Amino acid sequence: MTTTAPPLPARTTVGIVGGGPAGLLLARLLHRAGIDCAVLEARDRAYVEQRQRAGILEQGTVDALRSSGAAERLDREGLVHDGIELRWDRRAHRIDFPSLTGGRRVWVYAQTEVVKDLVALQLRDGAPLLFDAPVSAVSGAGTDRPVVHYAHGGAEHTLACDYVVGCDGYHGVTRKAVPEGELRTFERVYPYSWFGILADVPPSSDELVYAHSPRGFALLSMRSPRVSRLYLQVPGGTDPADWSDERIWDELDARFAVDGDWRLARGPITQKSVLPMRSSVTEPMRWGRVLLAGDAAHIVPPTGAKGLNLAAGDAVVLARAFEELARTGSTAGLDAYSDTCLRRVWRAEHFSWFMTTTLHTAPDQSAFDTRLQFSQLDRIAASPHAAAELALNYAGLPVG
Ligand code: RFL
Ligand code: PHB
Repeated sequence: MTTTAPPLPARTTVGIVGGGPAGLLLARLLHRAGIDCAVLEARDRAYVEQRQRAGILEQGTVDALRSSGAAERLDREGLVHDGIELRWDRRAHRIDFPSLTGGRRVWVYAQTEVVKDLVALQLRDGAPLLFDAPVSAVSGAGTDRPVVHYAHGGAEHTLACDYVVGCDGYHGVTRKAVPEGELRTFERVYPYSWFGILADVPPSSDELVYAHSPRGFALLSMRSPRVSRLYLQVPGGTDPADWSDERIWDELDARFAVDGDWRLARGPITQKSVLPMRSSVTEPMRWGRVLLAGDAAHIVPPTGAKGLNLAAGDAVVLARAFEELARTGSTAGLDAYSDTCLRRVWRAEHFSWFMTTTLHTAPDQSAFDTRLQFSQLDRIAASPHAAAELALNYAGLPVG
């Protein structure tokens, strides 16, 4: 008879559920601080590395990746951006980040690449990271030894932890470890979705373009000097199969239309997907010895480019708190974790809601509503104070 060794030791200090950006960065920071941890990820490595999502990194996220030794390729291949362009009513206005924020800027570096870099480091010299290991439940949140229950290789296993961190996204299971009634969720669902495409064509603008249009919002972003990432506002329930490539390009053309001779370059579309838009915050982000980080605790609509950056911010605050505990025995950082993160989370929630509602056209939108949006956009174009408020939020407020 053969017995297979369990895939992980039976206990660890910090059990991390979910190997997305929040879980991987937290594991990396804890490993660098000499704190024992293990990451359990439901999906396989290829799936996690290819999931097409966010593209903009704030200074604070770049700093965190650098301090964790995971920024070598980012520093080589990431595109530094000093501004974005807003378009409305056939006009364009550029927001210059460094001059409005005292030198802040952002990086275009896809979430897929951040995840690949962190996974490679983790597998090379990090704590255990187990793919194909779905967690079914976390028990004992209110005890001093919570337990993660997971499957791997056709068998059920347990991992006993000092703390469990749920980095398992919006549909994760860790939140369910907290007794009913102890958490409160605040939520808003938007009456539209984003249709995102990847195209093998150099971006038609050096910087991102956020366009208000009576036909709906459009965004021009990029993945590299040769690959464009573009989004269209569409009704919820839109099936990408109903959109031919020609229809997509025609619609993008119409929405980015601006006075002057700007042209949108077309190329082969290599990926199409539709994503719903929602805002959601679960409070508090800690109960007993279970903590929530990233999308497991909060969701923002992507218009402010904040989702990935919030996830990284949570990981940084949490790693600091665990380090303090290991060094001094104090739980002050862990006790403050939820309040510390929620201040930043709510700021990002407001900014993401503001960008979304200012730039999208709701199904029941009146001409009055559109005039209000134009007034707000005109104000941003005319007032350095209004522009600075946008720039400071976009380029990122300090972590913690
Ligand atoms: P993630 O990236 O969702 O990672 C969670 C991980 O947990 C795993 N998991 C489990 N593992 C074990 N057991 C279980 N029971 C598990 N349940 C789940 C999942 O497989 C996954 O690997 O959350 P994290 O780390 O908090 O990172 C947050 C960011 O991913 C997210 O905020 C952004 O990507 C949001 N977002 C976007 N943000 C932008 O700024 N721009 C975008 O264009 C953009 N596009 C997107 C997005 C989020 C999307 N989702 C979540 C629907 C597009 C999509 C489709
Ligand atoms: C992206 O490149 O995917 C992206 C960029 C900015 C956003 C949202 C998505 O606001």
